[in-house]
Amino acid sequence: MFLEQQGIMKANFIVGLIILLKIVSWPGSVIAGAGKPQHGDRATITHSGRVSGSVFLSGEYRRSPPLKVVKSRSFCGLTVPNDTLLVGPDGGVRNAVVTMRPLDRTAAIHPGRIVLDNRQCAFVPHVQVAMVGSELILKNSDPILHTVHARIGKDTLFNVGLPRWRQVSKVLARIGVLKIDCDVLHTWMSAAIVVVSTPYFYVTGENGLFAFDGIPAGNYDIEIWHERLGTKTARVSVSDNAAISFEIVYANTPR
Ligand SMILES: [Cu+2]
Repeated sequence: MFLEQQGIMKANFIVGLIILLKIVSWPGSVIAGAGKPQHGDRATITHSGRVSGSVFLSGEYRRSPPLKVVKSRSFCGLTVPNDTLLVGPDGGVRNAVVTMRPLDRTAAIHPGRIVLDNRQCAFVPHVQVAMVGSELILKNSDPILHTVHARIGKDTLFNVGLPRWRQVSKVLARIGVLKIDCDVLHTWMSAAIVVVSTPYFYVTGENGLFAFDGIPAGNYDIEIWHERLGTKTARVSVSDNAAISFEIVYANTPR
């Protein structure tokens, strides 16, 4: 087994990475996460391993103040919650995206369907993941106009006006992090959709935990992405009937 690690520093935070690897007996204890596990090509697996862990923020955390509403106040109110960095009482980071990409083989992917709603003047869910080729349904549950402006980097993928009655379908054809904004002066609205080419991905819940079961033996690149804390990578070797557990720690050092 070997491990490599690499951290990328993002603005506002000095980000550090600590990975603790440990082998535990199989089967490992079940971690009750609030996130969304996704697994692929299980039918072909006869032996496999488990990869689990947690994403933490060390140091002081104060929730970002609510975002000011500058338009549509009669419906939206004066502020909306800021969901760009959510950390639980034990330091678990919510809405971190964990993906595993096999290095020794090509894993079959199964495009699905995800929904991005506009609800109470916020995009719901705030962060989600989809396999490339998946369908994205855009909805608006509010009685006011919203738009969904999706970009990867500086490239606009689409910009759709959504009156309440309108529902639009898009295909997520490009891999990357889609940053979503609402262009009708709803400056506080944002979301992210991470489009991946692997069937192994997870969005951490409020406790910061993630777990992948049924991972075929082999070498994998693991990537952890958070919209404000940045990206970290690790490389792990998964063995049959073994479990790997590790922690990813973002060091939050306010400037
Ligand atoms: Cu809007």
